[in-house]
Amino acid sequence: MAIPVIDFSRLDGDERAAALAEIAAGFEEWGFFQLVNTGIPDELLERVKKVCSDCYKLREEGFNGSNPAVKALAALVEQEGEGLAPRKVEGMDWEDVFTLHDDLPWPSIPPTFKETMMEYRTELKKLAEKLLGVMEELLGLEEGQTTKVFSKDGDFEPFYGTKVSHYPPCPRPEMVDGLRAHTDAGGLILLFQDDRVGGLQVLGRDGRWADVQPVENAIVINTGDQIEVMSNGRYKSAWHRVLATRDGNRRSIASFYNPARAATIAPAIPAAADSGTDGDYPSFSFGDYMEVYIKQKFQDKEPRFAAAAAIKNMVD
Ligand SMILES: O=C(O)CCC(=O)C(=O)O
Repeated sequence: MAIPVIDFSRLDGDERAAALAEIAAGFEEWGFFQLVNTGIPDELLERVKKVCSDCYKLREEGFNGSNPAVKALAALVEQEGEGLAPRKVEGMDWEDVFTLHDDLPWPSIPPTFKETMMEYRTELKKLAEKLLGVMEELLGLEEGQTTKVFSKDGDFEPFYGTKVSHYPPCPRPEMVDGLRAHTDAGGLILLFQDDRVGGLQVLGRDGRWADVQPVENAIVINTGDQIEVMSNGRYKSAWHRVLATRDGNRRSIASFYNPARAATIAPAIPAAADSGTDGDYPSFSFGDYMEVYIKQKFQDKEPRFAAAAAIKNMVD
C-alpha cells in the first residue's frame, strides 16, 4: 500500500469534506501522508533544492573523509575481506546533517542560502499552522489549542527547527542504515524529500515497511510523540527509517514544529474506545521528554513516556 498523496488545495473548495476525510485517514492509519498543491510556490521549492545541494557539495569531501559511519563501514568491509563474517554498522547512520536555528550561524555559501531558506521557513510555518488547525478540527480540539500548549499558554515560543540531510551513495547499503528506525519526538514534521532518490520507509499498522514514494514538490507530513500524547493515542507517531542506497544522493529537509521545552504535554481528549490502550497517556514536560529521547531515540516510545512521567511525578 502506498502512503496517501493528498491535494491540499481541495481544502479550500467544494471538496473540503473529502480532503478532511483523507487527511484524517492519513493521520490515523499511517501517521504519514504527502501533500501536493500546498500553496508553496514551485519556484521557491526549486531554489531550496538548489541551495541545499550546492551547500552539500562543499560538505561532501568532509563526509567521505571523516564521517564516522564511512570509517566504520570501511573497517567492516576490510574485516570481511580478511574472512570475518559480514556485520552491519551499529549505532551510526549514513547521513550528513546540519540544522538551522535562529541562534546558530547559518551556512554562508552559496550566498543566497540564508535568504532562500528563511523564505522557505516562512512558507513552511504557514503550512504547519494551517495543518495544525485542520488537525484540531479533526480531533475536536479548540482552534489554536496546540500552539497554546506548545507555547505554555503563550509564555514561550513553540520550537521551530529545520534539519537539512543528505544521504550520499553508499557502496554497501545492506551494511548500514541511512537513518535508523525511530519515531519523532515532537509535534508536527514537514519533510521536503528528494524528487528522485527514495529510501524513506514507514512502518505500516500491518507491520510491513512501506516506501514513502518520491513525489515532485510534495511535502511529507508526519506526527511525533507529543501529538500521540495530546490525541490520547488517536494519532500515533509512526516508526520510520531511511535506507542507504547505492546510487544517488538523497536530499531531505525536515521542519519540526515542536513544543517549547517548558511546555507540559498531556492528553487533550478522551482516549478512543478502540485505541487499544488501558487508559490515558501520561503527562510530562517536553524538556524532560527530550532528555530521555536523546538517549533512547531508536528504542520504543512507551518507556520514554513512562520515564518522562516519572520525572514529573518526582517534581510534583
Ligand atoms: O530524511 C528523511 O527522510 C527522514 C528524516 C527523519 O526521519 C528525521 O530526521 O527524524
